[in-house]
Amino acid sequence: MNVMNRTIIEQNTILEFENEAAEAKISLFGGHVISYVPKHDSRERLWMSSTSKMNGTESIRGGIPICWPWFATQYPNNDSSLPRHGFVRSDYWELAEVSEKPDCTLVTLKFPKSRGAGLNGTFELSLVVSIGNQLEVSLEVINTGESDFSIGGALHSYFSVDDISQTKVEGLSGNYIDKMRDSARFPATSPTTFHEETDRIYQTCEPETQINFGTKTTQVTNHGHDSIVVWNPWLEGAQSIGNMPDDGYKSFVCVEAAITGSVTVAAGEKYVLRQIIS
Ligand code: TA6
Repeated sequence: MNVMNRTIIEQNTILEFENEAAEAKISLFGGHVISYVPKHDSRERLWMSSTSKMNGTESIRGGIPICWPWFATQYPNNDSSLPRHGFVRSDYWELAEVSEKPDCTLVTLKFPKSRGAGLNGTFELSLVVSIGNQLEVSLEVINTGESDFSIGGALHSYFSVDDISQTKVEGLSGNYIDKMRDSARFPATSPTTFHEETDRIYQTCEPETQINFGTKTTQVTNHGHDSIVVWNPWLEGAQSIGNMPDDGYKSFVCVEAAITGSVTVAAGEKYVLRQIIS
């Protein structure tokens, strides 16, 4: 049986779900999953910054930010007046539907606007979250206009780990662009380990990635991506980020299902970027 509660934080609403398999929380600001705990091991999979404001005044630090329709500073037409990581993580979404399935609760959020500065066209954007033994997050866009448009973006997930210096990300292949080394390109070597600020774009469409720490594994499966971004800011980075405690970097790694190139969505067509977490 599903239970849904709402917590109101100033202008924002946090939806809380519980069923036989799991508990999860979703913020309407940002269309942002902020917690997922499967009941079979009661382990929180997502990391949330203890200093992140949840009241709709700034994008949320932690959980699964929705970066769309571009990634980071890949602004359309190099227009740097546009917001970093797109315009949907810092706006309100609406709850469209909650339905019970035999093994999960299906929650659909809709972005209420059909246009946004930087995207030349009209769209319908939904986030479909399936809460069960695994968490499935699907960002679905339909091009409702009459011409093609291009999109980038990411499911910028922050995963909770016990100690970043003892964490390994396995399964990354292809070449990676190292943003810490003038965006030079290197062949991936597995596993990826962490000893300093890390900001890499792995150019791979392979779906499976594992985050291993101690005896624990978080399985991350990606679809619709052209790359997997791996990020940890380390101490100096954390100190420079307003809504992250200085030692926050020790307990998370971002492994992101990303479109860092661009995907064309033809008129009338749908495109889905998906991440499955268990
Ligand atoms: O996805 C990695 C990244 O683009 C990093 O360069 C890092 O700055 C991070 O995202 C966080 O970005 P934000 O705008 O949320 O501070």
